[in-house]
Amino acid sequence: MFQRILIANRGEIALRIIRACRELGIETVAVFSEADRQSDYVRLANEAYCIGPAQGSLSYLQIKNIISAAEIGNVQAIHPGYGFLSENEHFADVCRSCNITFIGPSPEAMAALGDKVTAKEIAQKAQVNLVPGSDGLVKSEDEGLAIAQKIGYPVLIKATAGGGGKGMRVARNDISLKAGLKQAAMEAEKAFNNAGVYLEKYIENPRHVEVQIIADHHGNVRHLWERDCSTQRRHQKLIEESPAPHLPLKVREEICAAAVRLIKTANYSNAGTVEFIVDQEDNFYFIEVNARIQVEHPVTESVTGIDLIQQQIRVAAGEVLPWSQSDIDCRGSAIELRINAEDPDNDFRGSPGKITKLRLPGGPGVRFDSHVHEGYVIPPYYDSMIGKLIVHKPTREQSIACLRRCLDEFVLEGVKTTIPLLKKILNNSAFVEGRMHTTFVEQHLVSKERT
Ligand code: MV4
Repeated sequence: MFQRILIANRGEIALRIIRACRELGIETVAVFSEADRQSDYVRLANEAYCIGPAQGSLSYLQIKNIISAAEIGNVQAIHPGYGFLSENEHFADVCRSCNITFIGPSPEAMAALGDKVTAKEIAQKAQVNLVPGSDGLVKSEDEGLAIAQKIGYPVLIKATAGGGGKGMRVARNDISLKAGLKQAAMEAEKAFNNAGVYLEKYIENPRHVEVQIIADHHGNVRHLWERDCSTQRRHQKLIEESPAPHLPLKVREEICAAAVRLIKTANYSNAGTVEFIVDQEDNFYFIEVNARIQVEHPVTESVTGIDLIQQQIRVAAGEVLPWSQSDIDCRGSAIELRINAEDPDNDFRGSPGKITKLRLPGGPGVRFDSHVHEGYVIPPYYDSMIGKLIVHKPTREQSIACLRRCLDEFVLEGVKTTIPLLKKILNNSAFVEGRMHTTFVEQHLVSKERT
């Protein structure tokens, strides 16, 4: 096992990883920007190094600064958390050259899955269901028109280097497809330095269901069941839960088995998430793989009782996964709310500043993953997440009742937050009945100035 790990991240996930390490008897090295010097995670690590100015591009994204801290701190491994360098294959490759274990998949697996067209080829090889669409990249306007003719409108244009909804556009006829292909390729070239685009049949109002996977270095792959992440706004998830409501056990077993086949075929190790969209008839289609630990991992930890961060570290150190698939149960209902410092009256823009008053909810089955405290100043440079409120109860009904009670107890003053929106969603009939899809928040709960 490792003696010392560097955490190449900040905020709640840095704290989460430090806590996992301490319980495993592993020392930690933190890195921080000038804006995060006073953060709790810096104090709780065994050692900490400043890696640059506040902007992420000058600190948490600076590979050379992080590797320098890793060398000086004498660590054997780096945990990247989520965001920042977590899915950067070059960073994973540099770690390998420096003889530092990157706690995540290999650069090869990351590169293969990071390119969405290649990921779909792997899925096809693993006999995982794909949305009907182009066979690889669309090379010309005529080819695009012929594919749309075959699969029927509406179609969705996606960038092969995109993901998470970046660079997507819907086309509902030949004219908008021709214009869309040109614009999408131009935007993708600018944003990702890769103009490649592909086409898919556009599935209207799908659910977003993702499967948590963990794989060791000995060929063992296990799933930790699924999460429904349909409750989102502009590709920002608001609420995640497990199990996915109204998905029959047979379909859940099939989607999880499909994810395991894909991950085995990709030669993938460590934790990952296989993302699907699910239509009204419970047909599921592979979308992409997230090659990192995700923000919403605590939902899965709650229903399975497995500490995912500790397991990531164990498999990275070469340990064998300790369970067979039938050992991993999905027990009860877990739901996570993301509490962000955002102003709903100002187009959900970030609302940084000082938290002048903070009183946290508690009680049985309540978990709050956060790095903030009363007096904490939320810097304007990073994402706006304040924390994640996770509850675990025997039934979904009880989880929702508990979340409502927690939000009524929650006192947070000084910055605007998503708490009022979350309260509205918890009282929305589509959510309460578990009949959410990826557009219901935008359709029913917030005005939609932009698409
Ligand atoms: C889709 C889709 C409908 N049809 N693909 C958006 C994020 C990216 N990971 C995939 N996304 C979608 N792909 C087809 N063929 C609808 C979405 C989508 C979506 C997916 C998951 C979560 C939220 C979403 C919000 C809007 C659209």
